[in-house]
Amino acid sequence: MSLDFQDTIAAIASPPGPAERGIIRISGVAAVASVADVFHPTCEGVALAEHRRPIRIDGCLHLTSLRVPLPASLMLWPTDRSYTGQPMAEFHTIGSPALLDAVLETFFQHGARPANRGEFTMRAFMAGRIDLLQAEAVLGVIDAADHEELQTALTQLGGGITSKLAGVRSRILALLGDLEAGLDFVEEDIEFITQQQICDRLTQCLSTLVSLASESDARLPSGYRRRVVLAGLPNAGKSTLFNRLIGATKAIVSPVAGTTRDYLSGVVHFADVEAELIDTAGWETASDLIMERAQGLRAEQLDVSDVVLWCTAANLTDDFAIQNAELKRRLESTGSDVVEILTQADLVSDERASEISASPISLTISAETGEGMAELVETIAGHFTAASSSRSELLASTSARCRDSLKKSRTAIEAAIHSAENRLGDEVTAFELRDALHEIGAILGEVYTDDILDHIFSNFCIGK
Ligand SMILES: Nc1nc2c(ncn2[C@@H]2O[C@H](COP(=O)(O)OP(=O)(O)OP(=O)(O)O)[C@@H](O)[C@H]2O)c(=O)[nH]1
Ligand SMILES: [Mg+2]
Repeated sequence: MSLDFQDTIAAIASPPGPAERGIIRISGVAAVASVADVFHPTCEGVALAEHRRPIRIDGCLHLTSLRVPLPASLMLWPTDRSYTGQPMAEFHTIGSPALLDAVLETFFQHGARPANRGEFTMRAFMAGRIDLLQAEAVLGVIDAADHEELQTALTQLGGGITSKLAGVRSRILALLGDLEAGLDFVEEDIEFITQQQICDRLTQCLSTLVSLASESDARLPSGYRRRVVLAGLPNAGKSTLFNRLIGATKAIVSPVAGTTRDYLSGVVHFADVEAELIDTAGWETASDLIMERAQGLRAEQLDVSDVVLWCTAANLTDDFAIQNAELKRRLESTGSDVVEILTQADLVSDERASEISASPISLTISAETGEGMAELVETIAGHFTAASSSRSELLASTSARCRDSLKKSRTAIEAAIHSAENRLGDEVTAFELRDALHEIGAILGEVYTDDILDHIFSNFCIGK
């Protein structure tokens, strides 16, 4: 991607295809001169080059390929007080693709060149008008697939994360200043700041970085399909429930324990969330090679689950109930999000049914009769909503880019606290703090490489 920001760029900024209005955007040091060559204001007055403030002017574009003038409104930002930090203009005119191409062609003949993908936003970033988090958010707003993503992108664009990180950075800078002042007077035995104060100030920074890092870890990639895994003892009714939820008979169902060996998957909508449902083999001790393989596949699927639907047969005998509870507890201890349901509700006696109604497991279903299915779908959808609302501050693209830097900055702060606690010396603490600052700078875009810029801005469309 070109990093020459002196030349003048032009592009169509409105969506492709015919529309009532079309927009042409121009930016660069010669933008005003190019505009003055092509655009004639309706009212004679101050020459375009004389304007110092943003202005809207009606007039006509005189295009090389068109004999009649084209009516257009010009929005002009004549100085560096614009989105791109340099003179910039926008023409709003009739949204005919052929006309917009003709306007663009005329500007190319008057010194502008075609803009690259995201080049307007990249210029805004290079001019310091926005940071890298906000540049990513511009793309997030354009590409938002739903209301939730749009909300996240707008929060990031508004500087939500930026201000948190900037707060951490300024606290580290202030602390570094104190430490370095102390180092200058090391001979005179003056303590500018106690080790306890250092720890206290850094603990605040650490908690912000820890919460951002865990948000970033939890952030799902855009378009990610959540994975709901059915698990439980053999014969719990997992495959029957799987078939019911996907609306097809895909899994073999039988009264023989250990029917399912390979795992199966299907797509299910839980309210408006599309998820992948996975049926696994019943959890048991393997006594042959095939069972061993089936148990291995079951464990792999549980490892990558977002929610586990733990199926317990409502009429389970006491012997199995102990084993069932132990396996479920083991699964929960791995950090899995487990939802327990009582299956085969239509098979239980009235006496057992009243015991169940007094038990803490609130979800009782029958995949055979359909009892409790609506509540089950609602519960899973609720889990997704709760999980995503706690994940919604960072855009997926930002999380992917910053995950490593967030972890490294957090590690550096932890090392600085360790250094202060163990009195390893202010030089060591200061070294760790500089490391943390470098990583925070990378997140905000103060430290970047051409590759990073290329990766971010090449995902934009032309004209943005
Ligand atoms: N009446 C009734 N029978 C059910 C229900 N769910 C499952 N069953 C029966 O219970 C038996 C076991 O069902 P599966 O769905 O194969 O159980 P599973 O958990 O997949 O079993 P494995 O694959 O062996 O782990 C079958 O005979 C099913 O017809 C239900 O809700 N009501
Ligand atoms: Mg099965």
